Amino acid sequence: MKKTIMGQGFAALRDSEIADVERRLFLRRGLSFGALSLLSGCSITDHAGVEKALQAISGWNDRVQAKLFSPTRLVEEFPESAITNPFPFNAFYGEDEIPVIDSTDYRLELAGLVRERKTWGLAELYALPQVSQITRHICVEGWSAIGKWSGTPLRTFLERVGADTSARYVGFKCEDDYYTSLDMATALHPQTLLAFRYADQILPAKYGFPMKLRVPTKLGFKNPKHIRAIFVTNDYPGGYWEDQGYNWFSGL
Ligand SMILES: Nc1nc2c(c(=O)[nH]1)N[C@H]1C(S)=C(S)[C@@H](COP(=O)(O)O)O[C@H]1N2
Ligand SMILES: [Mo]
Repeated sequence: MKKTIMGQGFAALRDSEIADVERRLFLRRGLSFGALSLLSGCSITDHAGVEKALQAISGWNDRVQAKLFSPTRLVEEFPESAITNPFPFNAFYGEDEIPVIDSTDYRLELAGLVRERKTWGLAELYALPQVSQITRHICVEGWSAIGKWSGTPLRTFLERVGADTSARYVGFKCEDDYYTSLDMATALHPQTLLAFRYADQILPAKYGFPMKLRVPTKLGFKNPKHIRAIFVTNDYPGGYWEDQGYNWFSGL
């Protein structure tokens, strides 16, 4: 069963709903919807105008958040005793639909602004320098949990393959058709890991075998599991939830 998000699209806003959107925007961002429509030059009675205005403020929000993000500030790390057991599973489908990936056939693909685009097998990936982190994962659905992931810093990997680290985005495509993308500053952050292990074991299927991106400076949905391809680009790649209205930056 696919999940949908509440209020997506703002397709058929009634007056009371417009008032509600206005109140939420006012509370969250300190801007009234009327002020917003003036800024964006759209009428709030026109649905396309509402969409455009919301996209404009979301883009504005992403840019401001990206400016506030510190490329060196570290998020909190925890002792082993703080680990949440069992760690929750989450995806846009249930546990019965977790992708089954064969470790011998698996090849990680690279695309876009990358000098060395050869594919990588698991043995080569496991031979990269490895570090561990115990950090908190926060999901927009209202839960958080502490876990231990190990792998290679994404920065190390991007440098190894000759990625253009002056490009704007790093995108991820997953085996289950999930996809997401990061701003380059977050991709290069020292705690952003290409993770191959959970709790010192090969990453279990439900947590993203053979590889997930662990990004503790972002919300859970920006931590792609079952990564099949990584690409570097200057063209905004969006993401599975981002394209349905979740804020793209979603940083902590
Ligand atoms: N490939 C893939 N990655 C994904 C998702 C997904 O559905 N597919 N869901 C995201 C969301 S919303 C969350 S909260 C985390 C959950 O990771 P976990 O199962 O390890 O707790 O994975 C993220 N990465
Ligand atoms: Mo999530």
